[in-house]
Amino acid sequence: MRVEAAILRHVEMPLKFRFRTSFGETTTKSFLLLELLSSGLSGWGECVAEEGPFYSPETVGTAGHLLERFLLPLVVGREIASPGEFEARAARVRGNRMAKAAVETALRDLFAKAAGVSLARALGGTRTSIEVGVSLGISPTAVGMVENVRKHVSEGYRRIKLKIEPGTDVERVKAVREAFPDIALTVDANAAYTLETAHLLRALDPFGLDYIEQPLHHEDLVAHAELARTLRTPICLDESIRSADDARAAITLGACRVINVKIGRVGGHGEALRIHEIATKAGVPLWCGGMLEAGVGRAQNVAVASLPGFVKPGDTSSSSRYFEEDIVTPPLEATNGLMPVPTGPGIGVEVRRDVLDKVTLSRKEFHL
Ligand code: SMG
Ligand code: MG
Repeated sequence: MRVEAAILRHVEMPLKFRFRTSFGETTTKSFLLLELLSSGLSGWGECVAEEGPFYSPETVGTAGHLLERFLLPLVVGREIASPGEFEARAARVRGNRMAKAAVETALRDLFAKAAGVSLARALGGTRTSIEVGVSLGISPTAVGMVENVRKHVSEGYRRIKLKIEPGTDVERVKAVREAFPDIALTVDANAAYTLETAHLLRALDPFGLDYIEQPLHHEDLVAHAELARTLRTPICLDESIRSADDARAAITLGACRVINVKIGRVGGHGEALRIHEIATKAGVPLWCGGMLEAGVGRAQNVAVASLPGFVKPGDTSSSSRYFEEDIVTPPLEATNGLMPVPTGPGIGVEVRRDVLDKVTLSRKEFHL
């Protein structure tokens, strides 16, 4: 197919809640949205890079630069036979995976639409609905945390993940576990601990957590392997897994027993599929992470989470939790912790251009 043009938008949508993690606080969802046009079809990709380089080194600004200068020229005005061909052309660009994933996922949507199949099926997904949980930010008090958990448990979410940081961790987890002895519960440290503060993590062992997500520095697999030997609770890696090679290394070293897959963090669906293969062979369970995505990114996540190796509830909760009005229809909503996998062509949801125009801060078109 020939990609005739690309439209890159900078979009800003207010979030319905403050999301506090160990690295900062988010109140607004600011992101790049890419549309690729071919023969009357639009393929959509949402770039998950955030405003600041705190979760990952990439930002809205760096991704915009990479897309404009290095990545969009690899597809706009050119014949392309598959999304894999884009990956091959882009292989010489190091890192910048979130920027690459915006193009790769838009191509996946476009190719699936051209073939008249859902993206989920095009990727090899087998589920008709996926189990979802929620990720809850750090609240100022343990009581507030427990109330937030109560609300989401009553909405039927299949797993509750608490963001943690050193100092309030044990108190919060203890309060939540005492109030809800039976729920599937996890924590996410976003790399806020070191081997020196790891006793705080060992203190979480009695609370029956399903896993502790990304406790240590994102570049230190060896330290995670060392920590794993002193913890009963499994470690799940997020930030540390940027590629299939990282996944293989982490599994081989014993640095994790669970992997959080984020399409953006690993550079697209192609790399997510390769991680899926490695993890499935090794018996390592996967789940799909979240980056507070709007409708396009959420639909891209739901598609990958329909693969058989995604066996744990992910962070892809209902769109209405985040936004008053989403940019896609129908909005992606979970009922009793189950999110239906769209069956229409491509991502299976339509972009609402009227809503999108209202939240678009700027827009650039690229033609040959
Ligand atoms: O999409 O509900 C969501 C957020 C899920 O916790 C979440 N994401 O480390 O897993 C993670 C964080 C990264 C994003 S923080 C803005
Ligand atoms: Mg995480």
